[in-house]
Amino acid sequence: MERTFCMLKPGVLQRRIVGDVLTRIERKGLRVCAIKLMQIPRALCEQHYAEHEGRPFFPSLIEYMVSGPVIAMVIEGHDAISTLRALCGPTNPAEASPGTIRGDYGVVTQKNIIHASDGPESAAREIDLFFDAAEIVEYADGNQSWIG
Ligand code: FUP
Repeated sequence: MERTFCMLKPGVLQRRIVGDVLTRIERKGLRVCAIKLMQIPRALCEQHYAEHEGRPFFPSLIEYMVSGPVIAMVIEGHDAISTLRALCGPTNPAEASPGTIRGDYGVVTQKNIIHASDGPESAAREIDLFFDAAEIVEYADGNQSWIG
């Protein structure tokens, strides 16, 4: 079992496609073990995307990410990090195949609708940035033996 950090970006709430995106994550066999709707404070957003500070797109990325609420989640499952990245598809929606989340729901890189951690270190860092340990819920579900 592995955990990863996932965020549905502001456009997802504005377009009312939260349920569609969550369904794709759940039906793959991953599960939600922490979830919150939040307006990201600008400082937290800059910390989250710190690796991109100084890049030309950084200011507009931050503006977009704080332009409305997001849904932050911890997603758990077998190989959750790479599995969720594969579900999302590449960063540029134009390169994301139909059938992937980014491939099906967007056209603009900056508004690629979903964030998913790109490795174990960033997953741990990002989960820690957005959640207290007590907000992450451990529970058994009856599907486990069928999925992973
Ligand atoms: P990803 O890990 O797929 O989210 O991709 P990156 O960490 O490279 O990029 C993070 C976010 O920055 C993207 F989701 C969108 C934004 N971005 C741009 O707006 N322009 C770029 O050229 C690259 C990334």
